[in-house]
Order: sequence, then structure tokens, then C-alpha cells
Amino acid sequence: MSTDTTDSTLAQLGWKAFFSDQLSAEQRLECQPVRVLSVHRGRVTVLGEGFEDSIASTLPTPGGPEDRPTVGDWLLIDRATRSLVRILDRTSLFKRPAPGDDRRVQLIAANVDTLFIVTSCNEDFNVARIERYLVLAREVGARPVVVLTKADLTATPERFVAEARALQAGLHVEVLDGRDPAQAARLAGYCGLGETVALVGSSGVGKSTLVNTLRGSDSIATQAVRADDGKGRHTTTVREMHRLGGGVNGGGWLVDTPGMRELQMADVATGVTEVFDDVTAVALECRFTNCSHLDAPGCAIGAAIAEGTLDPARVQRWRKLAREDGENSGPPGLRRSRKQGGKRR
Ligand SMILES: Nc1nc2c(ncn2[C@@H]2O[C@H](COP(=O)(O)OP(=O)(O)OP(=O)(O)O)[C@@H](O)[C@H]2O)c(=O)[nH]1
Ligand SMILES: [Mg+2]
Ligand SMILES: [Zn+2]
Repeated sequence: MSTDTTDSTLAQLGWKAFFSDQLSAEQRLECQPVRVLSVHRGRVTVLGEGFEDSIASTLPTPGGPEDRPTVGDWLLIDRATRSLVRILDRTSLFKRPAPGDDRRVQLIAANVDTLFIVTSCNEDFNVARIERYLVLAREVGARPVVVLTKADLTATPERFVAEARALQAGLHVEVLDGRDPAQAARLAGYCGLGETVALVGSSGVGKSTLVNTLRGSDSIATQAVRADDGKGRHTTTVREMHRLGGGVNGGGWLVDTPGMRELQMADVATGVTEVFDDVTAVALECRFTNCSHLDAPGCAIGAAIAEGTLDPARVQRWRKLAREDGENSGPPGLRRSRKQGGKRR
């Protein structure tokens, strides 16, 4: 579409050639693209050129489990009836096995460019959890940025930064007091015009606070963490896209998400291989086929741990994720029940 770059509204919303190329000549005439800002029971709030409304989210011909609109999706709606015609193919889709249900998949967000992996400089900080999110980012092809909040609550923020940086060469790590606009402004570069950033992480780490600070507003509810254990109160309950103002604020979109209790992994073999490329490279050298790399004498992983070139804790985290992926992946009917397959995190 020739209007792609000149049409500021659609461009601001993240409209790209990738999406416009999917429209047939007929759809160009009869349909209008809109982006999903939030999802409610059976309905979606959408924004398009001169159009913001809540529409029914039922597809004319529903298909597989990913065939339903999620936050960040681009939809085609009929100009005349304003009904949903189709979901455009996504540049990326974040999903996870729905907690407590082996058959369903929860769609977290679509068409995300960058993932803010938010954790705080306190008890929440956990390299295994960050690795899980890194795997997810790899799998869908979004740029990961580790955002360490509550830097003001620790005397040694650099310790957290160093631990996070060690997880992946060249990983972007930002550390800040998420309530401070001047510090939060360092994140604006990741969310330029039309770009979409999703914030994920545990409850109480300050995802909504960051969105508020970046927008210069306090419209999203936030809540103090529990005094006894420092855990969040699951304040945010819906996934929602929020627009950033222009100028120093970038002009992009932030998807705020509810804090996750657990992040199970399924269909992420590629992501695991890439995030743990140091471990998988050694595993490939192991001369035993079907080696569990646990304690077989002569195993390459065991040798690398003994030599000090591989961190045993990291190998253990790799093994856990790889096993979990194996258990949760494949056709739903063949999945092992997670209740039997392993303990919940
Ligand atoms: N000291 C300090 N407090 C912060 C910081 N960021 C957030 N907080 C506080 O942490 C508490 C939780 O923040 P929220 O923004 O509600 O956390 P959330 O990640 O959105 O939590 P859920 O919506 O439950 O997933 C609030 O009281 C915030 O004011 C920070 O950088 N420093
Ligand atoms: Mg929140
Ligand atoms: Zn081995």
C-alpha cells in the first residue's frame, strides 16, 4: 500500500508492509485494518484510522488454538458491518501453556518487537526465571531487554546487572528506579514510533509503574508489595496496550501484562538451544548418543564442568528447561500431565 509511510495514524499503530502485503485487492476496498488494544470476554477493543471501538472477537471460521485475537494483533474488519473478517499473520506471537490446563494455550501478545523482562533488585531476581523469558524471546524473535527495577532499594545494583549480563553475550540490561521519569527515559529508545514493547515479569516488580512513568501518567493502578514476603498482589488483571507520547517518550506502544505465577515452556526447543548455546555446543561434542549428560563417565558435559568451562548450575537449569519442553510439547493428547510430570514453580 502506498499509504504505508505517509499514513501517520497507521504507522503510529505499528502498521508495516508485512501486514499490508497480506491484503487482497478486494480486502483493500472493503476492509479496514485495526489493532487490538485489549481483549475482554468475547470482545476486543480496537483502534484504527479514525476508529476506536469494541467489537465481537468471533472469527467467521474459527480454526486452531491460535486463531483468536490477542493484544497487539492486526485485524481486518468489514467497513460496512464492522465485523471481524480475519486476523492478519503475526510477526511474532508470545504464548504459553495455559496454567492448570494442558490442552489450552494462552496467547500473551502478538506483533511485539521488544520484550522488557522486568525483575527487581531484590528477592524476585532469579537467573532461572530470566533465562525462561530469554528462551521465550528467542523463540518468537523479539529483542529481549532485561529491566531491573527498584535499584533504589539496593546498595549493590551492579551485582544484579553483572549476573544478568552474564546470561547472554550482548544482552541489553537496564537498571533503574522505575518511578523516576529521568531514569525511565533511558528505556524510551526501545519504543520508538510504531514499535511495540511487551512488559513481562512477576507480580509486584513494577511493570505498571514503568508504563505510568514512561507515559507521564498515573492512570494504571499499582499496589505496594506484601510487607511479609515482598510478593506482588496481582494488581494488573488484563493485558492492554498503552500509547506513549511522542518526543522523548518514543511514540511507541507498551503492552502491560498481569504478573505471572509460573512460566511453563512448550515448543521452545530452538529457544532453549540458542539461549544455552554454550551448553548445547558441548552436548553436541558428547560421544554418547542419547546421553542424559548427568553422570556418565566420559560425558563431555561432565568433563566441561570438571574443567570449569561450564557452570554446573547453568547446566542444571538447561536440563530442566529442555526436559520441560519435551514434556509440554507436541500434540495436546500426547502431552504428559504437568501435575505428574514435575512440580510447579
Ligand atoms: N522503591 C521502588 N518501588 C517501586 C519501583 N518500581 C515499582 N515500585 C513499587 O512496587 C509496587 C508494585 O508495582 P506495580 O507497578 O504495581 O507492579 P506490577 O509489576 O505491575 O505488578 P502486577 O500488576 O501485580 O503484575 C508499587 O508499590 C510501586 O510503587 C522502583 O523502582 N523502586
Ligand atoms: Mg501491574
Ligand atoms: Zn553426555
